[in-house]
Amino acid sequence: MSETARLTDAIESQRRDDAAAHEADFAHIATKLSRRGIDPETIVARLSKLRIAVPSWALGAGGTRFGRFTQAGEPRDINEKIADVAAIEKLTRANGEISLHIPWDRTDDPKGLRAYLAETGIVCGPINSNTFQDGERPNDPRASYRFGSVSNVWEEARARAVDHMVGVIALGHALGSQALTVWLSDGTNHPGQHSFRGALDRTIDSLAKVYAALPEGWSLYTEHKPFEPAFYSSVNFDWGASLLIARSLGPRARCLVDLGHHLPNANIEQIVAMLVHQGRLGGFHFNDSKYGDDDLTTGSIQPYQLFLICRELVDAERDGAFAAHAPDLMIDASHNFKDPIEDVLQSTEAILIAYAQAMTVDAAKLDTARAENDPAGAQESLQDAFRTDVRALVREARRRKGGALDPISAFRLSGYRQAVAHKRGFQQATGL
Ligand code: LRH
Ligand code: MN
Repeated sequence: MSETARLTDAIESQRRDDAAAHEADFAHIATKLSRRGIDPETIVARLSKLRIAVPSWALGAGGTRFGRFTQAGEPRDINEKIADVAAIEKLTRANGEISLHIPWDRTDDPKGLRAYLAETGIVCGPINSNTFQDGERPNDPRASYRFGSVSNVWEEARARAVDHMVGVIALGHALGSQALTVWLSDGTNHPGQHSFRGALDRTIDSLAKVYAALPEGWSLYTEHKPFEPAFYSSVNFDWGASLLIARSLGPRARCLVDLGHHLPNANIEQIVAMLVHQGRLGGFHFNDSKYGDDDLTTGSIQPYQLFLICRELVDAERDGAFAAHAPDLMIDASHNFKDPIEDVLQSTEAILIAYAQAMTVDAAKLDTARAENDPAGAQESLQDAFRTDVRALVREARRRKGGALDPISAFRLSGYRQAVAHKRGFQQATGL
C-alpha cells in the first residue's frame, strides 16, 4: 500500500469516527461566536486560505553542537523531502509549500524537480541562501566565510557570497519561487574585531548586487538575529538593522521575523507592528523559544505571544496594509526529540489556532477601550478571544478542504513513518 493510500485511509476512517463529535463542537462555537456578532464562516474562509511553508531542513532530526540523533525514515534527498511535505499537506491542507535551502537542497535537474513539485502540488516558497557554511573549503582562504560573507573585509568572500545568492535566485526562479531569504551569520566575537559601520556598508553594497539580480515580481527578505554563531555582534542583529538594510536596497526588500531571533523579553508583536507600519513586513519563521534561538514547536512555550502577533496581522489585514504584499508564513524549527512531521503538524495547528483566536477579537470593543484609555477593557477583549476554543473552526476549515480532522492522530494511524522508515532506513537528512 502506498504512503498516500495509507494517509487517505487514515483520514477517512477518522472522519467516519469523529464526524458527529466535530459537528457538535463546530455548531457550539459557531453559535457562541454568532451571539458575539462574529461570523464563524468568515473565520473558516480565512483559515482555509492560509498557507504555511514547511522548511526543507526541518524534515529530518535537528541537532545541536552537542549532538544529533538520526531518526528512522528521514528523507534522503529533495524528492523525499517534497514527498513528506505532500504528506503533511494531505493531512492539514495548509502546508502546500516548501522552503528550500541551498546548497542543502541543491539539484542538477531543476526541470525534473519543478515537474515533481507540480506532480505533488507543492509550491516552491521563499528560497534560502547559505553563506554561513563553506561546504567545500575554497582554495583561496580569503574566500572562506569564516570571517563573514557579504560583510567580510576580504573582497573574495563578499564576491563568493554574492555569486552564491545570485545563483540561488536563478535556481529559485527555475523552481517557481518568488523570494530569496537572506540570513547572515556575519558578526564578531571580539570587541574591535571589525568596524560596525564598515561591515554595514559592505553588507549593503554586496546585497545591492544581489537585489539587482531579482527577477520581476521577486522579493528579498532580510532575516535579523542578535547572536549565534557570533557572540559579540551580528551585522543584521535586530529589526532596526534589518529595516535599514531593506530600505537601503529598495522597495522589494522586506524584513523577515524569525520568532527565535530576539533577545529575552523583546516585544515581537510590537516589532511586527513597526514593520507593518513601514510596509516592510516580508514574512515569518515561526517557532518558539524559552532561552535563545531554540527553534521549538510554535506556540509550545509562549502561545499568548503568538496570539498577539497574529492579532497584529489580522489588524493590518483589516486596514488593507497587506494589499501590496502579504507576509510569507513559514515554519523554521528543529527537532531533537519529536518526529519532524509531527512537530510541523503541531506548529501549523498552533498558528491556525492563534490566527482564528485573533479573528474572534471584538474589534469594535477593543477600539472603544483604546479610545477611552481603558486598558482593562482592552485586555478583556483580547483575553476573551485568547480563551476562546477555536479548534473546531480550524478543524472545519481543514475538513472542507479534504484534510484530517486531527492530523497528528491520522498521521500515526496511517503508519506513514514506519512505511518510509522501512524504505529509507537510518540516514541523516541534509540540514542543520
Ligand atoms: C538561522 C535560521 C535561518 C536559516 C537557518 C536554518 O538561525 O533561522 O533562517 O537559514 O536558521
Ligand atoms: Mn530562520
